[in-house]
Amino acid sequence: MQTTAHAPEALFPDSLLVEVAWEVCNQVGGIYTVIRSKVPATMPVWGDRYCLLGPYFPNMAQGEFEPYDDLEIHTAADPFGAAVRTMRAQGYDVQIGTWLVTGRPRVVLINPFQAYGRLGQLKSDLWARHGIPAPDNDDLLHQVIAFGHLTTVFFQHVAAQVKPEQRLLCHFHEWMTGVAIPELRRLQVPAHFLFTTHATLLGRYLAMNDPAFYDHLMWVNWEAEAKHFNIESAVKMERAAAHGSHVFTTVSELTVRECIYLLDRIPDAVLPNGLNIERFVALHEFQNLHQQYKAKIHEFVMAHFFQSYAFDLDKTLYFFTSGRYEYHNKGFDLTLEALARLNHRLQHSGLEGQVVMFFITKRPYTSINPQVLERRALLDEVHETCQAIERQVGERLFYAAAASQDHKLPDLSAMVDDYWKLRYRRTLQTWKTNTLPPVITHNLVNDQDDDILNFMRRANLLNHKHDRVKMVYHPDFVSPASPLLGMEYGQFVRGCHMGVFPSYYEPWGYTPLECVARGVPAITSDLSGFGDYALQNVPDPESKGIFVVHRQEKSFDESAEELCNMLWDFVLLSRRERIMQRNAVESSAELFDWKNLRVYYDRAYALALERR
Ligand code: GDU
Repeated sequence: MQTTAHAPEALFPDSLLVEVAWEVCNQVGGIYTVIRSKVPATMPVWGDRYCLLGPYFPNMAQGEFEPYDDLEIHTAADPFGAAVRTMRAQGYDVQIGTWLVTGRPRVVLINPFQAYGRLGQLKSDLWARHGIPAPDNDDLLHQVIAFGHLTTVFFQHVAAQVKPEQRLLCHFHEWMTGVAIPELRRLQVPAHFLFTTHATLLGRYLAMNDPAFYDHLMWVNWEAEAKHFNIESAVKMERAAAHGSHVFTTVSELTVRECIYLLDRIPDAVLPNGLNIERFVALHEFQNLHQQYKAKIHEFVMAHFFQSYAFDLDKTLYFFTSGRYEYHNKGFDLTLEALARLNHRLQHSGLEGQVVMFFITKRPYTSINPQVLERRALLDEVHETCQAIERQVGERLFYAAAASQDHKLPDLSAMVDDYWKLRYRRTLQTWKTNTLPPVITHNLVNDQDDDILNFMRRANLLNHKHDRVKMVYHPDFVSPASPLLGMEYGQFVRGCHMGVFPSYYEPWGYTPLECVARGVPAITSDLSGFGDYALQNVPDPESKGIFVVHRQEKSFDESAEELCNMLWDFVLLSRRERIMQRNAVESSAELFDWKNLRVYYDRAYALALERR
């Protein structure tokens, strides 16, 4: 694997780099993770010569953006600060400050709404100069167009400040910021432009709607399809950015194919996504964290299931999948099919133990299911009663032991007051129920049309006592504020045994990588950028806990069987083997550290600096 990092200070000492992304200080989806996690590897190389640029949305930026004070703005000697000063003098609303994330980079944020008064003119220029139409009723497009214009103004000012011996690199992520590229080229702003698309817009729509997307990719009429899905403007912006940039890149070999057929430009480079991997000094540390967070998941599982029936938590494995609700693209359909088969196999195997499978995604819901909340509250009451009895017995036993003449253990039951005995009985009476544990934790807005629920109903995977694969569909992201799984997502991942992400369409796919970074084995697919990268760059990925389901040129049934076999093999592992596997996973995480993967960006920057 060719990932040798350069000596930081040797890189492009005469250049300035601005990365532009819609998700700078504005978390919407996956790009936020890319940009934010890369900062600690970028800052040592670029330092003061680096700046991030994004749209200013005060509610989103609040809490992660610290503006410079007037003196700092006034005295900033770099071209970015100078450009901000000039724009402010011209009456623009432009913020400059620090992004409060690891690495603390400089950021410039521009409020797109200030250009709304000129939208009509901007849209007509976009059409006349670059052939990009813009409808009247799309607010995101309006924000994008306004921000694109303001970005152009900003770069004109930065370029004017750049010293003759300096070079300016402008790196745009996604079509939402890339829309500025054609105009910057038209104006011949002296800079080197890179554009990275993290997926193609049309590709995502087509994959969601065409089960044979990869077979049909070569024959797609992009313009007709863009009109069909009503995304013509955005697709044209994406194409204009791809064609207008000096260097065009994407995130995986899989998206390269999309770029060729849907954007008509072969990418100059592939920039795989990494993470900022923080490793513990002591190896056992992350294993301890697994225990700690697994205990929290145990609490949820006891509350959720034990009211109906109990099982041995020591013989229970926690699997999960997570991500945006794209039933087919994220491979939820394949996962469910494989789980149904696993359930059947386990039931006929004579093996002990069970699997609890979590689906963590986002769906519109009205409330948490009151039944699920009640189960949690009742278990808390059982817990409190047990603790009260424990305290009472503890104190009385201590007294009895100190006063003991015969050294025999006294009758502990006699040490409990009748009040607590009765309360214990009553609590347990209300605790037990004959209803099945719900498969979903929330009340969905449209319960009847939900694909996950409909599969569970059809396959009778409804948490019967005899089911060996139990289901918990949690249609909201995990959060410490939640009364159900009150923890960070990262903690939840650590507490689980395995992540399952056999995507059909996945430009990169952070979720399995996030598992690996936390020492949790993960299943991915050869149709995900990460899985494809692992197959090509990681020697013997399975030994490192990265399992790749083959979906290219395979039927749904074949892939489901392969996935079921992977889950089955995992279930057969002993605890000791799982611990050893987690160690291997954790030690391979470094392969995906930005410190190693940044080299792909460095090469793209070198190429862009060669092109004018
Ligand atoms: N997540 C949470 N909380 C949860 C569950 C998930 O924060 O409870 C986060 C995960 O940490 C993860 C993200 O949600 O970072 C989902 O990641 P995906 O890669 O599945 O996200 P998207 O589909 O939104 O991402 C898109 C592409 C990916 C990848 C990514 C970054 O679909 O393939 O390229 O952009 O470029």
